[in-house]
Amino acid sequence: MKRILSGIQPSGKLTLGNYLGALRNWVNIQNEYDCMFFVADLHSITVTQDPKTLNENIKRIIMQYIACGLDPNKSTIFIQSHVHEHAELGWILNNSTYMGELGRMTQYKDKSAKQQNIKVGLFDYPVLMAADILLYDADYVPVGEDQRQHLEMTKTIAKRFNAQYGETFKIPEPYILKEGAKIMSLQDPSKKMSKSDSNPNAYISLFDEKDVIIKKFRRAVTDSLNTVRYSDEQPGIKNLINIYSCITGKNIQEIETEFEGTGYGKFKDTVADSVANKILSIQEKYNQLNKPENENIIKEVYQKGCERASSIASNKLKHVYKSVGFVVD
Ligand code: AQP
Repeated sequence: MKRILSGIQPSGKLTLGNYLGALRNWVNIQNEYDCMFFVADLHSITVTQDPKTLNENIKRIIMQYIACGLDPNKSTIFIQSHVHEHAELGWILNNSTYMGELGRMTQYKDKSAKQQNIKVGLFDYPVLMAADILLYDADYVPVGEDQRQHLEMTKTIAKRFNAQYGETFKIPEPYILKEGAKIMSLQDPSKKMSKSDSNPNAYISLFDEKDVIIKKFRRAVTDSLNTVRYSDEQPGIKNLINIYSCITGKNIQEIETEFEGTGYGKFKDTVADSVANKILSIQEKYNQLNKPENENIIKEVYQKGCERASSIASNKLKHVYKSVGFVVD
């Protein structure tokens, strides 16, 4: 089986963007691939996190993975920091990466522009991501448009290392999702929906209650044309159509026809309703898991995941250390 690897940062509460852009698709691919899904806690501290909230978010995400349909018997689910080889390989790969390359990464430029004191970790983020992927000889990495540049960086680092030290890493390829969608902010449709957005009206959290979801969609920024049409001139409406299409499986034309002649109010409420139904069903499963008597079951999931991930990662790191010339035995 070909191997797929992906993760989500516990930098907040998962959003509809994380669900439609990542999780929903992971559920579909777990039958066809050897899937490894982790919680990217090491990555999340490249931006300041409150320790108590971070701790809660990590556990929440594990439960949300399962509530969204990931099956721990099919997929390897683990916490990144539990496999120390990620950080160790990251260090090695720092020495196959140039400062100039990292400085050109769009995510770094965007995130650092919002901060005064920029941390080395934020700059170095793509190298740790390369370590995450190369450690497991992943064949494919599901990446949204936003992460494509980082995956290219991973390939560059892997090829450079292989050229210097001999064939060590498999070169990963992007996995193009059949139902990929980039979900945009409800308040600024030119920006991606992000869990760390300072304006909670910009995103739908997988923990939002039905009335909150409806309010957020009603407040979604649209335009004054009042026609439900899929066009670049109407980015807010386009985003809502994408969301509705992802949730219901209806195609764009069907949706345009469904809402022909109706105003934005009815359209927004219908989209909100469909999203709320989906999110409430995830919350129901989450609430069943999130009980004190289930704590051990969840722990078992990530411990078992860590065991499998560690066994692959430790072999790979040993190989890398040997290639570099370190003494390994
Ligand atoms: N808006 C989105 N639309 C589609 N896919 C999305 N993803 C995130 N936002 C959207 C996908 O979710 C996966 C993991 O994301 P992440 O949390 O590790 O990092 P991120 O992409 O930076 O997500 P956020 O929510 O924007 O996090 P913060 O706010 O912390 O930076 C990826 O597969 C991503 O494509």
